[in-house]
Amino acid sequence: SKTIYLKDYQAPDYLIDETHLTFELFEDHTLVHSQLVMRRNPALSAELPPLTLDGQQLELLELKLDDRELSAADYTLTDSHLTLQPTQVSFVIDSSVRVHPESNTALEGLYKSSGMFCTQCEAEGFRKITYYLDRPDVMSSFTTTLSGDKQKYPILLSNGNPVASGEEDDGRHWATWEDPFKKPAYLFALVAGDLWCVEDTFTTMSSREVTLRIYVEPENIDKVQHAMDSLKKSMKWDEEVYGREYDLDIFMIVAVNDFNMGAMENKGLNIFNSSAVLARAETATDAAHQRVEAIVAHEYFHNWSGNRVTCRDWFQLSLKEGFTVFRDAGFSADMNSATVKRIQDVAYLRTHQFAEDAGPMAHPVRPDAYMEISNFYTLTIYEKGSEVLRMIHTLLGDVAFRKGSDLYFQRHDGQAVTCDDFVKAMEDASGVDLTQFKRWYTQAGTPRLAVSEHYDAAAKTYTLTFAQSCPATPGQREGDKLPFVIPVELGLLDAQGNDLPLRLQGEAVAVGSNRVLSVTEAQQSFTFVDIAEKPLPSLLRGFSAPVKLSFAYDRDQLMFLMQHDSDGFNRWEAGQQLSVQVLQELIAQHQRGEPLVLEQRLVTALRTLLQDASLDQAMVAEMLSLPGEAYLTEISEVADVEAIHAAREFARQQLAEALFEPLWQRYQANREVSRTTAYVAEAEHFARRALQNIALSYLMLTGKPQVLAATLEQYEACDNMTERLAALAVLVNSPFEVERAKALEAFAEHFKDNALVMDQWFSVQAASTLPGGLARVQALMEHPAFTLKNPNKVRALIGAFAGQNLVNFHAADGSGYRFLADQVIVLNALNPQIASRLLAPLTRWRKYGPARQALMKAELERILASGELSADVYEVVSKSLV
Ligand code: HT7
Ligand code: ZN
Repeated sequence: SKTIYLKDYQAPDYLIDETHLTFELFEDHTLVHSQLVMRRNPALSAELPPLTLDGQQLELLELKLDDRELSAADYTLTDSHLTLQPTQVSFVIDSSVRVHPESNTALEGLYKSSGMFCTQCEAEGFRKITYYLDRPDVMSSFTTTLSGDKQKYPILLSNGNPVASGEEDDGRHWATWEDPFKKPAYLFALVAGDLWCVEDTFTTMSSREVTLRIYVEPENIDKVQHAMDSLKKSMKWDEEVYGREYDLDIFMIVAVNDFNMGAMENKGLNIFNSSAVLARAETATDAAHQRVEAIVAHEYFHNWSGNRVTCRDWFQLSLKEGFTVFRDAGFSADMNSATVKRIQDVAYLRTHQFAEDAGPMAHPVRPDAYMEISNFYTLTIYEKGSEVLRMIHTLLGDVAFRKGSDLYFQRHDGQAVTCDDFVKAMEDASGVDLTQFKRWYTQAGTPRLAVSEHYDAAAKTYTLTFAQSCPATPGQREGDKLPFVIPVELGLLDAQGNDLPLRLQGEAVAVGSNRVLSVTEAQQSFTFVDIAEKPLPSLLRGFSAPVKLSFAYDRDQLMFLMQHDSDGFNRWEAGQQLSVQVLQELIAQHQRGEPLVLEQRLVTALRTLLQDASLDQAMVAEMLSLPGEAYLTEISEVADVEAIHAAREFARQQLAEALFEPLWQRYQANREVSRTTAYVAEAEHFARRALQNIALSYLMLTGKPQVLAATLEQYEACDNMTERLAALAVLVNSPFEVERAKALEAFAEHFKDNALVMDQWFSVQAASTLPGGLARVQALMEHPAFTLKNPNKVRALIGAFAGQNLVNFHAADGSGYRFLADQVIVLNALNPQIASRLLAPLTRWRKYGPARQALMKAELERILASGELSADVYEVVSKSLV
């Protein structure tokens, strides 16, 4: 496989002004005719270099240049390119190719899912549809005609507006769509199938009426309303918060069952994984409802951040993805609890993105090189990219940030641009120099920020000293990395827990009691004056920068912050840090073979929370959740799988015993409300159920009969999947074998026809940390509802096992690793993108002791030697063995 470098970027030799496509869809093949109206790129010299079009897995049937039929002597054809020599500045290329969507299991290009035709072109799937300049800086207008059997495919869709349709004599029909907005090929889409839709309208800020349609398989038509509501909220929010109006007369979403990611923002025709559209109380959890809302918003927001203004090349991927994640996070924060959204995002980032940043695939937010771009749809591009924008927002403030985004959209509308162009717009609009800040785009790795304090009682000054560094990452030595700009939002608490007024040395007056310091040097001190007593600092409020901050808090200080910090995020953070300290102590006890003893201050802190009825229940639920095993692994020098599991389970057990009364009380009170209230997908109800369910999961650890009875009551009598699945998970992880088996069987029987619900049934079992996990997963692979061809199934069973069931996956005999490698080898041939994502846990071998390292590396070597590897799998395996 070849490496592509950012430094080699060159503007396209030729442009495509118009793209006219015709698809003839049949059961055993599809014919694609394309007419490309092209010209030499006027920005380049007048000479005419050879034209090289991308094309893969295409059977070329016919090729014309300006109506002249070309013979094999007129062009060169390889398995990835078609090269010919234009003779004029402007010309037209006609081609006809045959493709095979019916046997496309990679789900890239044109493929079939549950009997319908659909496409996935990002990043480089369009080249599997026709010969083209498949790169995001070639933007063209598209006209698309598709024809197919009318009975099998009554619905024929593509981007833009429908302009014509008709019937043929042989039972076939056709439709033509025109997209007035120029777009790169990765935003192309078509759909043909037997679909029903829910239709609604949205009136935009300039009073245009837009038709909204969500297409699904007929049996799912009752699960679409939540996505439609989310879409309308998103459209309104983007107008209000970013001034962005929708631009076509129609916006469509189509749900498909087989999809490699969550969804795709094709212009005017978003294609979604059905798991990211379908949601109703009986079949989707609260988390699934929130995920649907967030993904609908994310794809809709791409219409501006991605489609109207797109990426020049794939190194700029975070330009659209980081920005759009930042935008969808703002939306979700406004729709639900902002603090809870931030807590969840940070927990996810610190567990998974930090691990990526510390692993063999670590790369900057704007990478310099890749082999297979599909491997770069990463947590770094998306989540860290969003954090980078969040820091720009923090540094500029709301008003200047909005000015910058307005300028960016206005300046670059219709263009394919770079991350530099984005930052320039932010600088021009705000007057803030972001030169040094841009290191966040080019330097990989998670910066460490060590903070120390000095209080001078006589001078009444308090000094905080920050020392930043960033570990080495592939291709970047630690010593070569330059200091980042790290915005540190902070406050100083007095002995009563109040925020002190903050006046830095040299300032005439205090500037508020919560402020942002810009740490820009490797070592830097800030001195606050008029500080009458030694304060307690609340640092990095809201997690104002994606760094690993360390400050030597003792446990009493953390308990104090948990109760008094004016920043909700940092109240949670203090609880997490306290839990981490306590769990690390238990891990050490386990390693020394000592009896485990739980720090009673953690019990006290959580009791206080449980007894405070005035607190947001969602916050209480978050604060009751101990740091996960994956996070404890991430922060370990060498992860001790068994000790981490034993320590965390011991802590949960002890907390459950010690806090039985308040947990039982909160559980019963909340279950009573749930029992007597119809399901509502709104924040207050999410919060109640979250606390109810986490309480239940603790309570069951006591094994008390009244808890089993309550679990069974909830499982059987509830009206929604949130309560049902939580009760099922509790049973699955309990010692009550008979009840567990009965519930699992009843669940599968009741939901056997609902693929998305069965995914949850697989996941709950795959994640169960009871002994024998691998055997259970292997047995489930034989279940009739399981198939390796469906990415949701693979993620639900194999992904959940390797990602969430750490004790079983990391079994000391290496059986979990062998199993995963076996699946990766099979999937490599079926679906390379899924294979390469699935193998991520194996690449983290450096985190473990020598025995596990050897076993993991042996499996990576075995994959490498297994035969013809896709570029996707080859890149990840080879880089992780370096
Ligand atoms: N922009 C979309 C990316 C995407 C994708 C990438 C690679 C392979 C399959 C894919 N499906 C969708 C998703 C998004 O960020 O909105
Ligand atoms: Zn996106």
